[in-house]
Amino acid sequence: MTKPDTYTPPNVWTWDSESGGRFASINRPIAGATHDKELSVGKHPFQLYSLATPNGVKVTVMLEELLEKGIKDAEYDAWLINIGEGEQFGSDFVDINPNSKIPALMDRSGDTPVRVFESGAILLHLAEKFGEFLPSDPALRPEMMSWLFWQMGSAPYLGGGFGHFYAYAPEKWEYPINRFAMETKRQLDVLDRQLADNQFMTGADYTIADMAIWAWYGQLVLGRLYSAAEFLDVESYENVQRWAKEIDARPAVSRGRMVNRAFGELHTQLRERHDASDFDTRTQDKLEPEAES
Ligand SMILES: N[C@@H](CCC(=O)N[C@@H](CS)C(=O)NCC(=O)O)C(=O)O
Repeated sequence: MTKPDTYTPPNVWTWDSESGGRFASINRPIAGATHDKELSVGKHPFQLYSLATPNGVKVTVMLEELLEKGIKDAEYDAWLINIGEGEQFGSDFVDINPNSKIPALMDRSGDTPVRVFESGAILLHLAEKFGEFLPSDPALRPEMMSWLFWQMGSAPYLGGGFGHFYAYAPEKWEYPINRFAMETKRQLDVLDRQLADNQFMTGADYTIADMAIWAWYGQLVLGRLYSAAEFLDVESYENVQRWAKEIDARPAVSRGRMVNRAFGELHTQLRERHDASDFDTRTQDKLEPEAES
């Protein structure tokens, strides 16, 4: 194995060096707002402040799935939070999510607006509120919760571990890439075994656990994360592939992937969503046709 330069940690860590890497300029060792910034509020019951990363996509897929079922009370405005520009540290955003990470939701459907942060909590809040995308057999609720929380606990190894060191770190270091590739492949095998006997994560019903896991592991095996499909041999997880493709074909999933997207081809980017018609009229290719040509 190649050896990186040895680093001897000081007795007390201090924030005095530029770490490098793709997110170096926005990472800080302290919480709280860096600047005053008012957030816009639209007319719908749900106000989402987000970006179409896997954690963001979980929630836009859920909202689009609810609307697909004809649940009008799930209408939402989705506002773009550009985390590369540090917008997660604006004062109004931090009031909704003290952890300064997308996605963050304000539920304004009742007398008193309530904030919900953490993508898993948002999925659960919406699922319980509308009684949808939970297992039809109540006995399977603990199984669904287990997989939902499995995703919340596991994905940081995929994103913050594997993805960071494989795709974003300033150099390729063998030790962390090995460590997190091994763990990511182990997690894919966990899913592959579960999906060998189950159409969806908890059986025959498509639930919020599938939405949460698909946003990360489904998109990983479909080759959409970190340009790592070949490296991780994602084709070999045949049951995960079958499940990922089935979910990918859902219209609500296609729409959910577009909302708050500020990267990729212009026709796939619906940076803000305020109405169902926005998918036809307000994608970025329509808003800036000169950039398309
Ligand atoms: N556990 C959180 C994680 C959210 C998260 O890590 N969001 C990332 C984008 S995927 C973010 O906002 N990063 C900005 C930052 O770290 O400053 C959740 O699931 O909601």
